[in-house]
Amino acid sequence: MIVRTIENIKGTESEVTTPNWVSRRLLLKKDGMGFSFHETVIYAGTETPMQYLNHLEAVYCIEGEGEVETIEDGKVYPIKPGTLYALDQHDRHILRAKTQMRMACVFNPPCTGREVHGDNGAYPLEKAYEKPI
Ligand code: 9YT
Repeated sequence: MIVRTIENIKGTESEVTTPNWVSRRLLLKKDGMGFSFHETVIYAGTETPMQYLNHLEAVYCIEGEGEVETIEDGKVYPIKPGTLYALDQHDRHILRAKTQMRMACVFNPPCTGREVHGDNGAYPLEKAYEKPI
């Protein structure tokens, strides 16, 4: 069994920081679960455009308030604790944090560790062609 805490992850290679968010990756590909599991803190007032071309992601809000917009149809969904969104269509989206938000995020296929968004808003696969948006 694997047991980890956020405190174990802070300050290690499994913590990835960007100007808009910090992601603490509690389970990664190397753990062999078939998915990765992250706790992501999104900073208040930020707006992050993303599209996971190579991954499916589910995001569950634990703390904070904001909204997610799907760019294709311009729909805006409010997010508060207890809300989940799943990017089942590799949806191009914008996440806006009104307050600081804490999210539990699951990725399939699993992230390997240090991923941040490329110019196309996606995380790369280990060995894969990635089409630009
Ligand atoms: C909610 C979201 O997608 N934020 C970007 C970071 C990502 N969740 C991650 O790598 O943990």
